[in-house]
Amino acid sequence: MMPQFTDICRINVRGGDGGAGCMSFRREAHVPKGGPDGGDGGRGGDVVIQASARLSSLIDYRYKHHFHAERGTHGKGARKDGRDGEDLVLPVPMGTVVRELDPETMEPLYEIADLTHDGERVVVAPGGQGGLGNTHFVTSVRRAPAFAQLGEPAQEHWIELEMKLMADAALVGLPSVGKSSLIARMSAARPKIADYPFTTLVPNLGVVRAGEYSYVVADIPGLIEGASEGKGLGHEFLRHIERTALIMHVVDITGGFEGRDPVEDYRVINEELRRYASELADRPQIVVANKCDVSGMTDRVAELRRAATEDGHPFFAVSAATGAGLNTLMLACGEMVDKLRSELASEAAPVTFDERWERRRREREARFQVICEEPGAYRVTGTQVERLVVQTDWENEEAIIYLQHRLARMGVDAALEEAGCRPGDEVRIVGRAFTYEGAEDPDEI
Ligand SMILES: Nc1nc2c(ncn2[C@@H]2O[C@H](COP(=O)(O)OP(=O)(O)OP(=O)(O)O)[C@@H](O)[C@H]2O)c(=O)[nH]1
Ligand SMILES: [Mg+2]
Repeated sequence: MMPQFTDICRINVRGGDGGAGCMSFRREAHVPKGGPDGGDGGRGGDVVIQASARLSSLIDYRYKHHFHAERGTHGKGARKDGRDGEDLVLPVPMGTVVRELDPETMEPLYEIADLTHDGERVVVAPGGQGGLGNTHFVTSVRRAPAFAQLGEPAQEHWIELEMKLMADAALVGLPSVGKSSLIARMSAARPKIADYPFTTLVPNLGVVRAGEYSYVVADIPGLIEGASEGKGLGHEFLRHIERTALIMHVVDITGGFEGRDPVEDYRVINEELRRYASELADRPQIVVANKCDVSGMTDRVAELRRAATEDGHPFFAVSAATGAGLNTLMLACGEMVDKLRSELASEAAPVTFDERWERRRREREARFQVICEEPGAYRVTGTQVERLVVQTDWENEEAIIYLQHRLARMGVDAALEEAGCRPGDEVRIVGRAFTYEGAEDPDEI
């Protein structure tokens, strides 16, 4: 992407700590020791980043850099659970990319999310899990568990927010129809133009000024038949169109070297858009017949105009080469973009949780890694594994045995064996070290 119009800031986020689970036994008048009744600790609140159509910059994060969500409270006796901490929601403009940073180097590690829709949100710093109270650890052989889980301390993260300029309109069409030539004519953008397909490899953005209007147009790589299934370069870029309000569908009226039929080309692209996302087919679209400077095109222009009009799309015949028809096109686009923008702003924003970002986060958390740090000493790293360890009360033998069972069930023992760990070796997880006693049979736990 063109880093031309970006706004970047780095902030430190931390979820709320989880409350501790309670270890307690029921007290009744004539019963010496009742059953366990320790309540669970509350979950810490999450720090959430949420896209909002109301914001247009990241200025709010320029001066304040630290954001903490509320902690969960501790569980109590008589099965009283602690209260969950409130989430802290940080609004950002639509088109904000969120990245995890390496806390040492402050270099981006990976993309957490690309928030493109109003209301779309992602958790960037999950609150700590509340610890489970001792009622959870009752088994047939452990009637009176004398331990409870600690609350999980929340992790702090550095994240980067990058606001990408969102295009109002996207130039879409087969390769070589003249998309880049058009953006070069309409704006100050200077993309590469050439007579071979896939000249454009990354989207270019240009600011178009026409009359009282000013809007951003994206020139994306050419789409081909099958783009919706990943053919050509299209798929990646169809994602960019997802968030542009207006599609400028460019058709080469000459049919190019292969002598294609422009109406056929027009249908192919619309079919790809529909296949990629049915709502793209309903997106406002204008049809632009380009290369109308070439002689003998009158009939073809009329045919394409008819096809576009039947579909309810405004139609323009232009030439990027001579500039003919471009002023009319630019003004009409400006008017449409303006109208679409005010429609968008008046729509009530539903809060959506894009499952995709959540799923990605859970997958990242479940992963763990075993490395041999020195002969006979292995370190296990991974969010979930580390979480279990920090929630363990190391003063309590029973709690440690419980932890060992959980790790075995997660496959940590198997991974340790595979890495060469043998009974008697040291296993390190966060700040703790213990002796490996050999794999437990997960079926027996
Ligand atoms: N005659 C004529 N040729 C044009 C016109 N517009 C573009 N061309 C030519 O068409 C070819 C392709 O132009 P590009 O602007 O690179 O096409 P594109 O759609 O961006 O192509 P990709 O980036 O490969 O998808 C170039 O040789 C241009 O000079 C036009 O209005 N008239
Ligand atoms: Mg191009």
